[in-house]
Amino acid sequence: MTGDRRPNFVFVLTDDHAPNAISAYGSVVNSTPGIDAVADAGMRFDRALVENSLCTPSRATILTGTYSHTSTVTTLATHLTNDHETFITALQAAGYRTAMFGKWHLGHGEGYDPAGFDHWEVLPDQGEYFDPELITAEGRVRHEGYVTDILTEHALAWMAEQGDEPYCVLVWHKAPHRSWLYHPRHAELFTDPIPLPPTFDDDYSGRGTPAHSATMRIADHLYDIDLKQDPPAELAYEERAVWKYQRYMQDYLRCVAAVDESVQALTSFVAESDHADDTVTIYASDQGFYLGEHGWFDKRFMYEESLRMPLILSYPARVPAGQASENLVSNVDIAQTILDFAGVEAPAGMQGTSLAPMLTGEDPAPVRDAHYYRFYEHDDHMHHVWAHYGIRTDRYKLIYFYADGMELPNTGNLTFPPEWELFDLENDPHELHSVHLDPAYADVRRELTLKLWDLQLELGDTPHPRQPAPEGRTR
Ligand SMILES: [Ca+2]
Repeated sequence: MTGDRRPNFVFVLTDDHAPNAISAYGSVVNSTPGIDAVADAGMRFDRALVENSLCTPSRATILTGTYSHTSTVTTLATHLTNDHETFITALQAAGYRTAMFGKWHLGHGEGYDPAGFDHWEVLPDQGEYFDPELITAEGRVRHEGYVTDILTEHALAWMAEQGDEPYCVLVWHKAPHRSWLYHPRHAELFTDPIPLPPTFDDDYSGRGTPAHSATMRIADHLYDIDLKQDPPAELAYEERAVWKYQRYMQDYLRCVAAVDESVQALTSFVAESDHADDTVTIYASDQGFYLGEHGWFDKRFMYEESLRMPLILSYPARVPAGQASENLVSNVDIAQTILDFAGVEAPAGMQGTSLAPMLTGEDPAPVRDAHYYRFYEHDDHMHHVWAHYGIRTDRYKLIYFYADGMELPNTGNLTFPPEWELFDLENDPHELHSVHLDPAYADVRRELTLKLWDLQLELGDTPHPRQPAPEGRTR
């Protein structure tokens, strides 16, 4: 059934799923046929970027279509009050049936419970992999089984109950978030050695203090709870690092295997329904993740592996199959894209741009020439990533790091002077050599500093007080 019917939306969001662990994105470590099939049927965005690489802020941005400084959800500790307009509240007001299953991580209780949903079942905070408790409007219920399977089953049951009215269902998985507990049916996968990324031994020369001082290195900062086994005693440091990488990746990729099965189950249901052609299926993650690149796990940095999110969308009635795009798009754009396809006007405060014209081919032009990023949570006492903001263009990336009052391990509570980094992604795709002080890049640096300043103000954010106004601008 196609034509004028408003589409259904099936939106699968995972937690910390890097594009490098999706075969549609060229993964060399695993295969994801379920996710790949969505890409084959629609469009894969190769430069989908988050505006804040952290679970809670990214979820708030996806729902509200606003940057973190606007949603005010900037860190893990800031939650989304339910008086915010989201694409869900807008869809519900326009007559859509709406449901949410999975990781919310935006606060619970009065004033914070999910708003705009006819039905919701969410994990408390991070939730549990096995026998998880789910919070509903009626209270908490514990369910036996594996979280990825349970969320899929509950979503499918709700979808099967819907009549011909359009619906939007969010299946927002906990997986593959740390500490990567997989289902026993996947225990035999990934027992062969997993290839190391080329930057696994990165020593961070060529970059400033923040890359050196972050505590998210596989060799040093994965703990017993992550590894679940003791490393063999006889291993030297470098060998132990590789052993830890193998352990980490085995568990991570086994969690992804269950996610891919979930996507296959959901897309099979849609394919066999009356609305196969007028269903928008979205696969995305709340941000990217380091799978050993630069020696790291985790996210947070504006470097490519955590800045990029997977974003794949199919809609057979309107979006041609088999497309890939290198245009700069953002998690800020998702809300307005959904509302545009639903024919629902976006709330005035949303700050993204609908990608629908790009997806349908009506207007394939890029929606922006620079992407704005800001990470706030530099006082987490866990990974010690400096706060920073910056812009990424097609070719370059400019980052301003600051760490006021940040306590770094073994140094005490210190205030560091801010630092800049500039990368030429064409000549240095792995971001190993900042060229911020390279005289050959003086013009590029000047132009990007202005562009960052102007874009930041245009979006309603404010520069760090210690950043001097660039030449030709005043505070
Ligand atoms: Ca996440």
